[in-house]
Amino acid sequence: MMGKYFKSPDPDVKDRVPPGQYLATGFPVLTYGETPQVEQNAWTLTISGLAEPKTFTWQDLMALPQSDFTADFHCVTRWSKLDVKWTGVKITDLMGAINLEPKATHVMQHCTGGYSTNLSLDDFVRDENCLAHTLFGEPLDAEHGGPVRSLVPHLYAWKSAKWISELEFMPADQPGFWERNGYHYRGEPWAEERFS
Ligand SMILES: Nc1nc2c(c(=O)[nH]1)N[C@H]1C(S)=C(S)[C@@H](COP(=O)(O)O)O[C@H]1N2
Ligand SMILES: [Mo]
Repeated sequence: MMGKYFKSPDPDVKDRVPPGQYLATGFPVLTYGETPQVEQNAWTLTISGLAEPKTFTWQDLMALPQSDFTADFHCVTRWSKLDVKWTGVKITDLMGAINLEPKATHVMQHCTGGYSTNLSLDDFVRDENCLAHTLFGEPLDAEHGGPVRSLVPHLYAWKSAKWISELEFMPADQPGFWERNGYHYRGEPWAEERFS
């Protein structure tokens, strides 16, 4: 893992790097399959399942409060990147515009291209989570999930859904793409919840 692209953390940041992780020098791209090209004006987010059906457009997203985030990013393939800077809409602000049914306990994030990943609402509805459209001050590029991806920094990065297109609220936990293929249902990096 060492060499040009990865390094062991310096002592001053060591306590921010979860067990078994190395620091990436750049920002690697991790995508299963093709990178979909979604135009800003064609992007929509559909709300389905145990919530009042609704579709957010790019304009709807822009009309919600915009926030800045600085977060560490941990991929289960053992690279981490510290202090990534994003701009987007807090999930707590988004949820204020969604009418959830009380029976909802989990959410499946669906993406253009077929990827999906599940979260409990406790893990989804947090102050540090967002729908991000800007990375280090630039529009989020397609490789990193642009125009819009989710960001769930307290869990492994496979939970941060690129090209997010639908939130399906559910009455129980269900596995998404990687979770069906052996990854942990939750994926907490400090507990090394890599596989189930
Ligand atoms: N739609 C979609 N979202 C995805 C993935 C993917 O393949 N498709 N890969 C996940 C994984 S495993 C990681 S580590 C992060 C990587 O994000 P990055 O490519 O911006 O570094 O995106 C996650 N979200
Ligand atoms: Mo990953």
